[in-house]
Amino acid sequence: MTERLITNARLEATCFTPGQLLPEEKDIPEIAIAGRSNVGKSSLINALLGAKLAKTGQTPGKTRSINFYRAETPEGAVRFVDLPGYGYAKRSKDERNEWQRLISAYMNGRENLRLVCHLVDFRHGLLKNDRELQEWIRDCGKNILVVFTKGDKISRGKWRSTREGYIRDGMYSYDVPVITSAEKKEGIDALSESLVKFLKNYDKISES
Ligand SMILES: Nc1nc2c(ncn2[C@@H]2O[C@H](COP(=O)(O)OP(=O)(O)OP(=O)(O)O)[C@@H](O)[C@H]2O)c(=O)[nH]1
Ligand SMILES: [Mg+2]
Repeated sequence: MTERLITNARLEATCFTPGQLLPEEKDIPEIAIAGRSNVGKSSLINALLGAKLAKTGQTPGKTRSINFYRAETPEGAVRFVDLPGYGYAKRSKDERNEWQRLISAYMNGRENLRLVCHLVDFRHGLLKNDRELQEWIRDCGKNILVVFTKGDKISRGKWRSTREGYIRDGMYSYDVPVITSAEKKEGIDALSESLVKFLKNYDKISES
């Protein structure tokens, strides 16, 4: 087993309203995890952190709050931010507005937010509301990395061609999307490595 790059994870806060959001902390970069309901955001956070800190569930709409997790990496402390999922049809209009309000309150002007990992179900690729989310993240001036989830649902022999097809269809992602399976713990080390490298290079870029 390779040594873990992300260690000492803990839940810092669970926030249901804009007023509850944690203020930014100096020198603590943030990586947000966004995507449709049920795509596997909380499961991926647990896999990355190596601890069952986030609640996961079979019914979409499990996470309704913004959850902050603090962890250590070779590049220093980092915050992972688990965002509530979108695109869950059974939500009322009021709930959807609430979601928009909470996410906007977090994203707008969030200087320490370095990267949004946009999780996409590997079986489906980017759907209409995924494309809308990408536009909106871009409007906020944030970097996007697409991360495919539930890779175990597609046979290994089809991974490359499936990913190539999605890339051809078009998407924003600063690097080649990583294919993961939180269930089978596949692609997790590769993603951790890529995130830590991103943080390292980001600091270099902003210093120069
Ligand atoms: N087969 C498979 N199932 C997964 C994987 N990751 C998550 N799941 C399942 O997908 C369902 C949703 O997972 P969550 O992690 O709760 O999804 P989420 O995106 O946080 O969902 P919301 O909080 O509702 O937005 C659960 O039943 C998980 O067990 C995976 O890599 N492979
Ligand atoms: Mg969740």
